[in-house]
This record gives sequence, C-alpha cells and structure tokens, in this order.
Amino acid sequence: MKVAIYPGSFDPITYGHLDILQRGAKVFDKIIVAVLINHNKKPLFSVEERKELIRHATLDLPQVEVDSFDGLLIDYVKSRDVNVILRGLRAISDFEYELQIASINRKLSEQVETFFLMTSNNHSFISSAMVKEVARYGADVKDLVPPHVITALQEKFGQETR
Ligand code: COD
Repeated sequence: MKVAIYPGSFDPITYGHLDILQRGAKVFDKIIVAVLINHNKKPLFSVEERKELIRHATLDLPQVEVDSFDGLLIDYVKSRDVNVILRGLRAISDFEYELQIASINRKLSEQVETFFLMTSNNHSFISSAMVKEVARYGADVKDLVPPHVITALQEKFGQETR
C-alpha cells in the first residue's frame, strides 16, 4: 500500500491544498494530512478547527485521513511508519523553502523521500495567508476556498464576505 504524509499549517485549507490532495490521491492509496501544532505562531484556526475543515473538504476522498503532529515532522513520519512526504510546489519562491525542508528531512532520515506535485495554473496564486488577508476585509474568496471555509472565515471575522 502506497502511503504519503501531506504536512502543513492548513490555516485554513484552500483549493490549492485540495488540488494537491486530489492529484495525490491518484498516486497514493492513502494520504495522511498532518496539521502542525505550531506553538510559536498564533494561527487563526485551532488545530481541531483546521482538522474539521479538512475533513469536511475531503469527504469525497476516502483515501484521506486527517491527523495532527507536534515536534519534528520526520519523527511523526517515522511514528506512522511512512516513508513519503507529499508537498505542493507553486512557484520558484516555494522551491527554495521546499528544497530546504526536503534537505533537512533527508539529512534526518535517508529512508524518507519528499514527493512534489506542481500546482495547477489556476491555483498557483492561492495561499492561506492571502485568503485570510482578503477575507478579513470582507472581499470575495469563493474561488480560493470551499464554501464551508468561507462560513468559518466569516464567523472568525464576524462579517459577511462579499
Ligand atoms: N498550490 C499548490 N500547493 C500549495 C498551495 C497551492 N496554491 N498552497 C499551499 N500548497 C502546498 C505548500 O507548498 C505545502 O507543500 C503544503 O501545501 C502545505 O502548505 P502550508 O502553507 O499549509 O504549510 P507549511 O508550508 O507552513 O508547512 C510547513 C511544515 C508544517 C511542513 C513545516 O513547518 C514542518 O515540518 N514543521 C515541523 C517542524 C520540523 O520538522 N522542522 C524541520 C523541517 S522545516
């Protein structure tokens, strides 16, 4: 069985993340989406909220399991007995960061490979940070995130998005 771990902040999940998951599901039998419990950053959504938003967004993808992790990614990957990390690549700007993460993880364990999928053109500009920025001011994010994420954003920002 081919299993991959797709780690990230997912604060919140976007159509960009979903694109990687949908395409990854054609390659892997199972994908574990692993939400980072980041103690240094103050995310907009709690870990449980992020996990629930991902679960709802992936109801049509039975191969997807949603989990969270604390500490080093490589330790989590090993604890799940998996040896592939799935990551998405948007642009050249992502490449340097992704290369760094992949290289560190390779240094920590030679058994674990990072598998990259290029984003679809129409999702290449989407990031969770941009979604939050735009939604905060009540602008339209319907092409960027699923409807239930829009509702969650509206609840957080206490307003209707246009
Ligand atoms: N199109 C395609 N892919 C996308 C898009 C899009 N529009 N948006 C995001 N993605 C991809 C990203 O490139 C990434 O591969 C993935 O989706 C998740 O993205 P984010 O932004 O939600 O998550 P990140 O990049 O903040 O996640 C970073 C980690 C949590 C993986 C990293 O910080 C980590 O592993 N931390 C644990 C500590 C550790 O092990 N450190 C050592 C290695 S850095």
